[in-house]
Amino acid sequence: MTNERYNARDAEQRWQRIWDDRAIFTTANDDPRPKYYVLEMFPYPSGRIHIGHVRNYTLGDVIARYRRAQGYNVLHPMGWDAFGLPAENAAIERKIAPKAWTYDNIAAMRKQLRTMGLSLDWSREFATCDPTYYKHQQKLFLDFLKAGLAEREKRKVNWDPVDMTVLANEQVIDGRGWRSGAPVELRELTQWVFKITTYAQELLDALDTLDRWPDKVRTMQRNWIGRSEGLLVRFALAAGTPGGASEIEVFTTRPDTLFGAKFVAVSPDHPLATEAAKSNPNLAAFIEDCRRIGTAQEAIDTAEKRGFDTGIKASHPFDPNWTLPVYVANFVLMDYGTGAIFGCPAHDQRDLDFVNKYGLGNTPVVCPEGQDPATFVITDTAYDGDGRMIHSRFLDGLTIAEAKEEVAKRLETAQLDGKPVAKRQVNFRLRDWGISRQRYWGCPIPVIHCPACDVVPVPEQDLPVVLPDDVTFDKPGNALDHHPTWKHVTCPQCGGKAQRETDTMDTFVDSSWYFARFTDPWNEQAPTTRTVVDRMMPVDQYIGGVEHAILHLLYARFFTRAMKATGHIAFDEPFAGQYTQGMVVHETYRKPDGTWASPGEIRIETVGNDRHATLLSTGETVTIGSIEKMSKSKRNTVDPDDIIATYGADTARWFMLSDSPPDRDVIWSEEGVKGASRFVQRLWRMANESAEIAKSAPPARPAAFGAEALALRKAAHGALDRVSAGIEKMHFNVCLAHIREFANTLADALARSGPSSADVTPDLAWAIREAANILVQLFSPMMPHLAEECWVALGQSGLVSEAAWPQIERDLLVEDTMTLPVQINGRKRADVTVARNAASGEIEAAVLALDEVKRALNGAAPRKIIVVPQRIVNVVA
Ligand code: ANZ
Ligand code: ZN
Repeated sequence: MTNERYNARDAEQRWQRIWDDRAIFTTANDDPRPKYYVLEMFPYPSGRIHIGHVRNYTLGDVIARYRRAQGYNVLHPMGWDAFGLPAENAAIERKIAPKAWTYDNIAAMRKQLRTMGLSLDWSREFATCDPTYYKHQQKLFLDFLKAGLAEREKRKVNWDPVDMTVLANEQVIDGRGWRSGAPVELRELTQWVFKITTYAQELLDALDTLDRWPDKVRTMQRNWIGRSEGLLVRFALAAGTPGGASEIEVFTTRPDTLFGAKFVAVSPDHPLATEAAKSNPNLAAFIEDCRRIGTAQEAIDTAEKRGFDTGIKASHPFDPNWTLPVYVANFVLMDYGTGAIFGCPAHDQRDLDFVNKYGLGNTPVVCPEGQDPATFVITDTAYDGDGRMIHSRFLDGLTIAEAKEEVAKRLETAQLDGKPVAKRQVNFRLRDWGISRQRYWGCPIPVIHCPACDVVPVPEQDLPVVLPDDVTFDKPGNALDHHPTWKHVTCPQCGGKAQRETDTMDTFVDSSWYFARFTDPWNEQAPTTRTVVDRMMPVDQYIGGVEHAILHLLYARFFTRAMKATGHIAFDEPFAGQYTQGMVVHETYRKPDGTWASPGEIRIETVGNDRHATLLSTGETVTIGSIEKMSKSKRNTVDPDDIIATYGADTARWFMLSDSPPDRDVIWSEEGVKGASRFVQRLWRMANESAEIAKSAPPARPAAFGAEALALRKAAHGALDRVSAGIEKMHFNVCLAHIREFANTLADALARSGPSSADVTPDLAWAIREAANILVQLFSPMMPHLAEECWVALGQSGLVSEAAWPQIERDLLVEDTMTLPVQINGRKRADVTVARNAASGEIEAAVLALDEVKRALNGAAPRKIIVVPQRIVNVVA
């Protein structure tokens, strides 16, 4: 028997090499077994893996290894989401070419990932910045263009006048560019968009079918798509309106509140605002001011509600003598509905804030159940709940739904200028997806602008349009645009002088179809191979951060539909199962001078219930602060490399899975990691002790088992059952608890049998060997290196990574006890739990011992006890 400690560093590298040499995680597309596709969101090659990656890939690896053991043809690939701004920033700050920086980072991170022992098929690896990948993305773009799913559109964008670039909404902070700090301008630019709105209804409806997605994520997607049913209502404008407009159309989802209207408001970009501003310099200045907020929804939502009274009057659709002032308001968006609204302050908070500021008053028109309409008033808080209509003429007394219908019906038939006043309309919040980025490090958009022929697609045989390597970043703006020769080409149609499109694609495009490419990354002719992609997709289990719950997943869902429409795949939904993992969080530590200390710089001592931290270097006391998301600024990060070097990958993986369900935050703690490390050693010792006893086990299964052997076998198969079910539900922390519990049971059996196999009966030796093998297989998805090592110690042949998942013997799961209801004089009063094979006399005795029964009998003997076997016990008092 070995007394040696398990040496993770040695064992992990050794097993990784063996797995590699035997290529056991390489997946064949023509494998006839049923497929199972596990995918973690691929990483951005920032240079180092962080602890969040460790969690993400561990979760996926457990599933991949489990499904492989179950006999599936598992596809578990890895690649790199490699385009994006940080590479350009590195080029600017450190004078490294984006390409070199990116591929260096990939090499470093690949090495780090390998130390985790992930069961990945590296033969399928690619980076989205490989021309062999983006060539096909350009082909998809051209196909989308042909199919009308890509087009050019004039769009308002955030323009940074110093960096000379368009900024994404997230890059505008308090109205200023995130890098330059310059006030952002709104500019109208022609941008490429993907027509995601074509599928708005479908993307919404199909959410109902995604029953292996978290409800939370589906709700977020629903809200983002934002379907609303409403009414387009035309209001007549008084004569003399600037520009001669005679009407204004608004979109409302609350036509029931029309009698509570106090004003009409238009977006600063509405044509009516533009016309009115021509003769009103103050209005022009106000509009200018509004533009500074940028296009970000959140900035608009949180900005103070402001308006400017244009002096224009609109008349109420139900009453020509009732006029409403028309404002230009900063909270009305031009690209939603019609860019114009009517405001009903009593029932909309924004409108209420607005009228309270401009003194326009409010009239409640919906009265909550149980309130007296005569006294119901609104002051600071709008009422948006249910109720009955009041102060609303012919609507009074109706419910909101009835009133909506009534207004729609009346206004649909009423006429203004020979046309119906209103029509019903379904609106979506979802906008088409603007993909143009004025960036070098992205996938070039494969079109050419010709003065004679306009937009000309790059001919397919000329793909890929490759990014030039020799770019400079000494000027602000798009390096691709500054390149002296790259953009100058001849027009493929007329042969005249023309220019390449210098915009590149949003990096979200790159990640919208990589999962499909993984199924056949070797195909040079086409983005996908139909026979393969239709078989290997959809991804059975996708795992990633909740930060991608909306855009990435929605774009991928759109792309899949667009690829189907253009003949590249045959299915609609890319991810059958989706899981969002929680974050890894850690305590924070503050030094006496107020700066942060990292976990490596301190020592923690536990005295009773108190934990006390000191600085290793000086012995000074350190304050233990709150638990927060790991961040460089708070220095509460741990480096996966250090953890793996100190404890080994298996310990890190085990700890990562142990404490919390995968969708919750997990608190990284040094104590916890040490605990996991001790458990690794304990399992190793147990495997060796079991091996010693297993030597005396008969090769064939004994015909009968004694009580001790049977109990151990029941524990083993019970654990097998519970862990299997737990893995399927991704309740990994629960699985780990079961494994620990089962390990304790085996440890007890080993302790009882003593160190020498001579004292153990053959049936028990056989049961111990079986239990040890099952234990190793149960933890092998989580701690694969240790499992291989134990597998060898137990004398098993082959790799545990390739072993079939053990068969559960169901008859060992049958409960030994049963619980029967107990009736006293015909009414159920209690339950009794007895051995399944208990005789009637034993059951009677157990029943008579029950408190409820004693109380009912009050010392007397029962007149009768009737035991209906396996069903019920009746006591007649
Ligand atoms: C009158 C009203 C009364 C409204 C009331 C709400 C409550 P959803 O559900 O998101 O579609 N709205 C319409 N177009 C707008 C725009 N371009 N910018 C800002 N707000 C706009 O929201 C529809 C509601 O948002 C519409 O219904 C409109 O205000 C406003 F008690 O009309 B409502
Ligand atoms: Zn031309």
